[in-house]
Amino acid sequence: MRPTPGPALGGLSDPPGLQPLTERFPLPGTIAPLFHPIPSLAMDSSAPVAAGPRRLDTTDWASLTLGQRIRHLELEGYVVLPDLLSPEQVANFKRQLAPLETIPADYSDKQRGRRGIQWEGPDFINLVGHAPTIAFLEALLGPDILFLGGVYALSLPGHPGISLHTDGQPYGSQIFGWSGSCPVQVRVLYYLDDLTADVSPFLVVPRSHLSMHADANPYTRYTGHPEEVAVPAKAGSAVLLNHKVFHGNCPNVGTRERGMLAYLYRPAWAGPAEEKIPAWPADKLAQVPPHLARYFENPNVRRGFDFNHPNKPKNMRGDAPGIAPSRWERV
Ligand SMILES: O=C(O)CCC(=O)C(=O)O
Ligand SMILES: [Fe+2]
Repeated sequence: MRPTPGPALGGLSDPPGLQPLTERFPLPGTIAPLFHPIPSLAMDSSAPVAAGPRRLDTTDWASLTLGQRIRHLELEGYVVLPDLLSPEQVANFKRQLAPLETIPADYSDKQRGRRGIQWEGPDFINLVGHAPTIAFLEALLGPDILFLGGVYALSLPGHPGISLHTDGQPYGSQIFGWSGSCPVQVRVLYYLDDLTADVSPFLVVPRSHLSMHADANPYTRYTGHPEEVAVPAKAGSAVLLNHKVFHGNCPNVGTRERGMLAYLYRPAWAGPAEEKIPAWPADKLAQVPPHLARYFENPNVRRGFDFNHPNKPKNMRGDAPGIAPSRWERV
């Protein structure tokens, strides 16, 4: 039986929810109920519990309004934008990526990556300014947006899964560098293959980015979480995530590879804790088409930052749609 979703916020009905993953996820399991259902996500509370995620997100992403998408990303920590890339674009990217060398992760040679993927030719650099993605990012973050880098990730059959982590830390870290200290970041994960339950669906602990508890210390990683959710997606769709949400991906226990292009953005005000993000190499910057130059500004810029700003600065505004509760009602 599906529990009734909790009260809607902001006059919006709750997005459709989650179903048991285990019958599709080929891991042995036992039968147990979920004890702490998340009220606004509909789900099957009689789901059998396996070694993998207990719940599969079956939200009908195409049905969400702009406001509901913003809400899902802000409140749950992630959202899927379906069909951002056409099948032709996906095939084109896969064809160009196939001959490129990738480097294995430090924990498995089945998880491989290549940094600076935006420099691999016109299609990769143009993806930085991909119109439907930018339209959503501008609605979410405002118009002044910087690009922080692109990565290609390849999860081969046998990939053990990415442990639950956040995509940054407020004082920087070796893994994410100083760009990880930018206080607002959105990573756009374009999937080039279908993410099914057996082929490394995205994994997330919804709302973990909102926690003030020490368990949300972003210098912590987790093997898993009882309330983690697996998010399948079609090739050509993208997961957008708040960098503070705990997330990862599931093992690839299928027979197909799973390719992904991850492009990272931030609003121009939200610069790093220390101005130590390496500058874009001059020879690479010279390749950036003029209409994309604004995304490649100095990655350390903190537009609007003034340590000494007074209590009543000049030119204060009396309205700001970006912080209005009604932003979740946008259509
Ligand atoms: O592969 C995924 O779906 C998640 C990857 C991830 O954690 C990241 O790119 O930061
Ligand atoms: Fe991540």
